[in-house]
Amino acid sequence: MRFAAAGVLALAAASALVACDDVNSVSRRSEPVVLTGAQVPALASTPATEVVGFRHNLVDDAPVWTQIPVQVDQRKVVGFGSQPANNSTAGTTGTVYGSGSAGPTALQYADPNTFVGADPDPNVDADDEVVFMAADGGGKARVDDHSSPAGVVPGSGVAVQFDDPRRPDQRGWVYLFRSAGGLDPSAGQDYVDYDFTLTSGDYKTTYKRADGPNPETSRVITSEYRIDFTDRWYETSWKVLAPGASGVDILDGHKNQFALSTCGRSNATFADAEGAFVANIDGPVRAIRSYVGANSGPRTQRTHVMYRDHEVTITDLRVHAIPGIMDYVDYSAAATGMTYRSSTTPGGVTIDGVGDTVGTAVPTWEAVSGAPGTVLSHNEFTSSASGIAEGTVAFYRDEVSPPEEQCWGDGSFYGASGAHVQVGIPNTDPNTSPFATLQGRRTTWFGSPPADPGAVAAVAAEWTADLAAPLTVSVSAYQP
Ligand SMILES: [Ca+2]
Ligand SMILES: [Ca+2]
Ligand SMILES: [Ca+2]
Ligand SMILES: [Ca+2]
Repeated sequence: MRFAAAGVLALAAASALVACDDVNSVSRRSEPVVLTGAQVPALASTPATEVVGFRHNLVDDAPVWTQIPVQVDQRKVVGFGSQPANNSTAGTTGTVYGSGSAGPTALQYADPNTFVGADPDPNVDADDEVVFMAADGGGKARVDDHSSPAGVVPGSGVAVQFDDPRRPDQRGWVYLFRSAGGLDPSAGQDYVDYDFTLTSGDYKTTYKRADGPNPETSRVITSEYRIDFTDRWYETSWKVLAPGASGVDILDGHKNQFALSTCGRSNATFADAEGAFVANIDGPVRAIRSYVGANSGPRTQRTHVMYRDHEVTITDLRVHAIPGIMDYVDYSAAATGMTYRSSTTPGGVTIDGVGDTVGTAVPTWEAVSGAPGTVLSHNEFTSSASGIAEGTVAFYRDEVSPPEEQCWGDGSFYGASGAHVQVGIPNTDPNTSPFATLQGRRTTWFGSPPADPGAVAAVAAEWTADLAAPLTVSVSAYQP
């Protein structure tokens, strides 16, 4: 409720003071600002645990500094290593798997509780990330403003200006400082609560890296949604918790397989074979859940980045040539009665286990809404290989008793929707040259049931346009 009220206030202020730099006029409520350490070199000598953020506003022409949550996620380049010979092999820190020769490397989130380990540089070095929510920003300190917040190191300030490229009169500021020692970077807030819970116990000593499964009861809870995970590659429950939503679990699963009726490889076989976690991070602004291991693609990786009202699921394919891949959301029977819309089917069809006619082109957005809440989806593939986009088609099925084998989950397709790369994908495993890259990026937003269902298509189109044009950032020293 605090978030909703703050949003209303910020919008009211923005409309009253159009183009005034004293306030944050950015209307995007959902968007984080993610900076790399390289963008804020002034923090290079600051421990990651001592970066604090503030917004600046004027009250009766006097500066007021309010601390906001800021999160630093440390990253490091490590080798993937390889799965051990058996599940009882102890791991050593320094590769993703904790076993084998390092092999190909990648930039990964650091985690002292996995074999990736902590970042050797505890400061904000160039490859780390600093993140806060644009909605938490304020206005710009005027040139004659020589104030600083209490509790920060004098002269350590960095002004971060963010601009909306789609709405040129909208901009805001956040000021980053080094804490003098007494400030908590969370500012007492916690937008995302992620629990990584293995049924087996401690990750480093009990995880079956050679051969799964590794059951979990992990979940992330925010004010807007709850997601449950039951193993690597198993995202099995979505409950919208935003105001007015019924809170029922509308998800059967986020599913991947080579093709319909092809269950030789799917999330089920990925989880059942080798794998390892890269990182589990639960911060005040976002949570990160990242892991590798998909059968003959042991370096294939999925990273879930979860913010207050949305999840970004990034999949880096690293495997020998494969015949194609499907990436779709299969809803549960509890989604019956919700409306599926997309950029190619804006009028919508009803999810009810009875077939529908929808557009065949890959949609730029998809929306599922009704009493359980609203889910907006955007899914894209980026590849160095040619022909991937041309070879990708939309997938949609709504059928209680489909003839095709269901690789896992329930026996039905309910509003199952996503994309199918139907052309062969060349080698993407960096362990073998040459290799192409292919990354899937699925963004899922959760919110209240629509007050005006007729507006869902327009809202989803705007949301997708914003995703394609993120806030731009400029950084300067703040030295009052
Ligand atoms: Ca680093
Ligand atoms: Ca660091
Ligand atoms: Ca239907
Ligand atoms: Ca199903």
